[in-house]
Amino acid sequence: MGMSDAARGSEPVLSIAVQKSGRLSEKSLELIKSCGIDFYADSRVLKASASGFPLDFLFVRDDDIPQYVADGVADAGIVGRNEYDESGIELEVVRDLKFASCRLSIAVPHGFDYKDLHSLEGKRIATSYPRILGRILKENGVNAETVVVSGSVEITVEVGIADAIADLVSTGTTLKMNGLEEAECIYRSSAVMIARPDMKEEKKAVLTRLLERIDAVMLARHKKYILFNLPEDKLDDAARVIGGMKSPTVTPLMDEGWLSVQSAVDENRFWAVFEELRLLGAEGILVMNIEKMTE
Ligand code: PRT
Ligand code: ZN
Repeated sequence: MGMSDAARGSEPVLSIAVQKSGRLSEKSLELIKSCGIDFYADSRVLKASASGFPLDFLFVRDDDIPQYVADGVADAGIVGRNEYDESGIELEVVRDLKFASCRLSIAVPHGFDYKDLHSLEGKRIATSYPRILGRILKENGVNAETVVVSGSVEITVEVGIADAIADLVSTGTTLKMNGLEEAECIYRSSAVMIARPDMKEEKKAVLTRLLERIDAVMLARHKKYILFNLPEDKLDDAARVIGGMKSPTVTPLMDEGWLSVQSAVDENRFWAVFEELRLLGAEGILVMNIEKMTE
């Protein structure tokens, strides 16, 4: 195990900006908590400090996070990739955290004959993401007028200030409720960790420690740990079914001709693996959640 915290005495504190309240806040804090980092977060305060890990929190509006990181008010931040890209600020995206996934899509009213981006030629498109939209239109050689609104993008067609919109979509319910059809996804987003590229080495080391913990938590999230008894002669088949980078752990059982086998399995393949193992004669299958793991 590593040094005690006292031994790290000179370690600098990494400050991280997270959304104060909104779609990212809870999951951002949950992720850090699951890294074994304790803190007391009160949504009314601007700052908080972790215990047992050199980390400070800054609770702010998500739009402000890239700027705060760029200014050095915070060293790193958790923000939607869309907000980061839209800010036009150049920082380092150090991790895709894979939560709060959404897409930026073109949506049109019923009856709009949409084929591809060129269908938007000469049209007015309302969006809160003019920079991202502008880049995509330019890449595709489409000339359209961008109408910038900061909220309620979905009502702009109805009220007559736009012909189409480019807005974030997750379930698609908002579009439907406003009589719009999702025509094309032009950009994908999820929460990312951004950081200043010019951080001091000592601080970078703290960030690296945090990222290692985050990776371990994220990796474990999509895995199950499976343990079962198997007739000895089926071991090769079972190993093939389980797949993965590492061979399974095998322990002989007291019963002649039987083995106990254990391995991590990808969650999305879990039921297929389960059924094939049953067919091979596996018994006493035990499945567990994995809290943390490394490759
Ligand atoms: O107050 P603050 O400025 O901090 O928050 P905010 O209101 O600007 O942001 P918030 O909390 O709404 O979203 C933060 C981030 O969550 C966004 O920047 C995205 O990266 C991500 N995210 C994920 C989403 C959605 N999903 C999402 N569905 N952000 C917004 N939406 C909105 C969308 O704009 C539309 O109005 O939800 C509606 C569509 O949802 P569906 O499910 O009906 O399709
Ligand atoms: Zn915002």
